[in-house]
Amino acid sequence: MTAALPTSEKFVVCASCDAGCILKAEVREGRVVRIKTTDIPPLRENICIKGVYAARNFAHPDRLLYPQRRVGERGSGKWERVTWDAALDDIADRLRRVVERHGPEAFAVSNSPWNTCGEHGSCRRFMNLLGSPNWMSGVALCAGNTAAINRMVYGWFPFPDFNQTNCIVLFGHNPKRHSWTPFYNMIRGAQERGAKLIVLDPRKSESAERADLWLPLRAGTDAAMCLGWVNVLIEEGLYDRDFVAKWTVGFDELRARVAEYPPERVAAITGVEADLIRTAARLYATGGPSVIPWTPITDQQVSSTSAIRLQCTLRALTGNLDVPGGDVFTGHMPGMLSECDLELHDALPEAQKAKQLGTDTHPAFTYRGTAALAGPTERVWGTRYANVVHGSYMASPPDVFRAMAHGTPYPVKAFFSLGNNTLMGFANMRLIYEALLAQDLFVVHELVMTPTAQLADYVLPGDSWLERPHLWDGYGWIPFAQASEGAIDPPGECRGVYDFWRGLAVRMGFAEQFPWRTVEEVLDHRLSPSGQTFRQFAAATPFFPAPPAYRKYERAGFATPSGKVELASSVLAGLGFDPLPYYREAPQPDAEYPLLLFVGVRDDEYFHSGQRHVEELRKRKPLPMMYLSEPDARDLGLAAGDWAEVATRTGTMKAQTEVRPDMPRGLVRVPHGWWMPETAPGKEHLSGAWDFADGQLCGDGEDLLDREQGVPHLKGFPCRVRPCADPRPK
Ligand SMILES: Nc1nc2c(c(=O)[nH]1)N[C@H]1C(S)=C(S)[C@@H](COP(=O)(O)OP(=O)(O)OC[C@H]3O[C@@H](n4cnc5c(=O)[nH]c(N)nc54)[C@H](O)[C@@H]3O)O[C@H]1N2
Ligand SMILES: Nc1nc2c(c(=O)[nH]1)N[C@H]1C(S)=C(S)[C@@H](COP(=O)(O)OP(=O)(O)OC[C@H]3O[C@@H](n4cnc5c(=O)[nH]c(N)nc54)[C@H](O)[C@@H]3O)O[C@H]1N2
Ligand code: SF4
Ligand SMILES: [Mo]
Repeated sequence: MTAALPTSEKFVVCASCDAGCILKAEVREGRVVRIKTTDIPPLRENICIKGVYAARNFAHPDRLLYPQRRVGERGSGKWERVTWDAALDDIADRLRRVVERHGPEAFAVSNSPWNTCGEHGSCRRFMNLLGSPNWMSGVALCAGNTAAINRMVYGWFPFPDFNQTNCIVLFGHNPKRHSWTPFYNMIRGAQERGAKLIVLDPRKSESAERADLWLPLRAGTDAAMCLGWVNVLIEEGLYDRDFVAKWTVGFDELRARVAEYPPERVAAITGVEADLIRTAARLYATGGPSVIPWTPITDQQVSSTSAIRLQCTLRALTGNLDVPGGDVFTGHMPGMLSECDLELHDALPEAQKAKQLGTDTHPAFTYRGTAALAGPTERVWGTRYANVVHGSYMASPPDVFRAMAHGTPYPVKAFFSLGNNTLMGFANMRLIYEALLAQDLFVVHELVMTPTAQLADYVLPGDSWLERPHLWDGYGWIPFAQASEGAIDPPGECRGVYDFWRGLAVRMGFAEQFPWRTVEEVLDHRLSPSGQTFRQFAAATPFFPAPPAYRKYERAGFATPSGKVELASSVLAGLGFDPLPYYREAPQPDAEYPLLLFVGVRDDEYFHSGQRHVEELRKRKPLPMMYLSEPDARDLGLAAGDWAEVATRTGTMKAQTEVRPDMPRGLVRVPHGWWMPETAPGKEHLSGAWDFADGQLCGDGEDLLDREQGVPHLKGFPCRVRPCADPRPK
């Protein structure tokens, strides 16, 4: 018998979703054999199933292990193995040709900072040096955009002080044991201390089950609900008069606007009784300190900008801003350079910034949309370019896809997708497909051969979060930093995103601006203000909470043009929009499309379109499930387990029926991000993406886009459902 081999433990920061848990990896013989919890309070009890199975995910035979170049027609599934050097040489040559022919703005990138973490500003740095403003990301419709809109109201994006709050309001947001686990634990912890929970959700969600008040609003009407709450606060005098007088502008205009939304009118719009609306608004205002945690639900509605601003308004009116137990500004973590510090936005000429796609149509998070905040942000937070949650200085995705597919307003001909399943990760998948097919150069950096990767010219193998050193800094939002030394070496020829960008930068004449040869050298640079190397920092402080500080605005005001909380937004007025928040109704069901659809309720087992190849997880959730109420299922002739086709004016997808008591009549839920890696790749089938991907249902016409940001409405739009045959290949 051989003696048991020694096992070592390493701290790692999980990037299998955007919660960023710090975990411990047990390593034996160069393999991670177990992933477990740490002593950090919100993680002490449990971690989620995606974290538990992460090592299985990354060791799966489907993992991409070396660079591949397309040899057949695009999407034909024919590849040849190439070296990294050959791939980077050719990519640099072809990118140079696109730039020579069409200008640097013909180069666009989509990436998701949480998955590809390890980029440390290198992507924007490269693009800014090259001259392209056309970066976009999944954060355009999740948290990044909330951060950008929060900046317009009070200059930064606050994070809830769960430990000291007395009242939590969840607009749909429904963290669970296996979904945003640390936030679920923090909310539960607050409830155990006696904090009240108010949940607004058309469906009786898990959070609604535990709530003190549940407001079952009609999907898509959150902005109207918020207008009603603000109306109640003002009418009943439940706002902080001193704070409003000293620290806000636009109160009288706001008051006049919300006078149009008395609870009775809001009840008619949202379907929630007027008295319940009053009770909830009163509890939020008087049961504090209260928090309104960020929610993706209002990131994805036609009234998104208004709903987000109204949540900001509620925090400000009730004096719950930057106070203990309220919503608190973290700022960038002290002692380290933020990613924005490395992004070099100053290097991008104004003329190129002005070409950013979306600048004229949906400017809220573009360079133009954020320009008025540069001076105030420098005054208050010490930086002109505060890219909180990566959500500022972004191109508008629907505009980018149109430029890629149709060449309007100008052509985009080179597209890179890193850690983002672009084809399936936005609205109007058919257009995105055309956009990808029309590229002269399309490069994907991935872990597995996703439907997006199947259409690329180059598929490059990425490292995973178990295989790279990392510094996670809370995106300027979450109040702690964490370090991960990397548990094991990457397999095969897998390499990180930083290596990719540096390799390209060196080939394109930017070696001087990329002096750090490895990601660890970047990390040393990022930690230089602390006087420590990355290894010293990681050994001493794998978890580093931000020192608590409150009412910071008393020092230099808020980082807005007026220096105050802008209840009427000078920034939006300057962009030609309504300075006051409003409610806009999304398209509603009709005879042809009689039901209301939302995309959401995350599957416990998967992060968006990921992990479908992991057997242990697929066993738990083998198929995409559509939720229906019992009477709707009966009317449609559907029983549990029947296959159904869901159709909207934009497209169709298929899913199995799940009849659920938590669904109200008339409402349909479809899951996000479904494909089946075990089925045929290539453009005809795209491993099931043409059958199961929700992006086909989501429209990108102006009637379904938020005006200011251009984000698509995923929460409550018309659909029809009918039985169909099992679409899986026999
Ligand atoms: N149609 C539609 N679009 C949506 C949504 C929706 O519900 N419907 N939801 C939105 C929301 S809330 C969000 S947060 C975003 C999510 O957007 P993303 O976070 O981009 O998620 P995915 O699109 O699933 O793409 C992630 C990809 O990254 C790969 N990956 C994972 N880890 C690594 C890594 O370390 N390195 C590299 N190179 N790749 C890695 C995975 O294999 C996966 O293919 O999507 C948004 N888009
Ligand atoms: N396991 C797992 N966990 C995840 C993720 C994952 O992919 N898998 N993704 C992470 C990410 S990036 C995100 S953004 C979050 C998303 O997670 P959550 O913020 O919890 O959002 P969802 O699960 O999509 O939906 C939450 C609730 O919104 C309700 N809802 C639907 N339409 C509306 C509406 O119009 N208004 C209101 N008020 N409620 C509505 C739904 O009934 C549902 O109960 O989850 C994170 N956690
Ligand atoms: S919630 Fe799960 S997937 Fe997300 S970071 Fe934590 S362990 Fe990883
Ligand atoms: Mo998200």
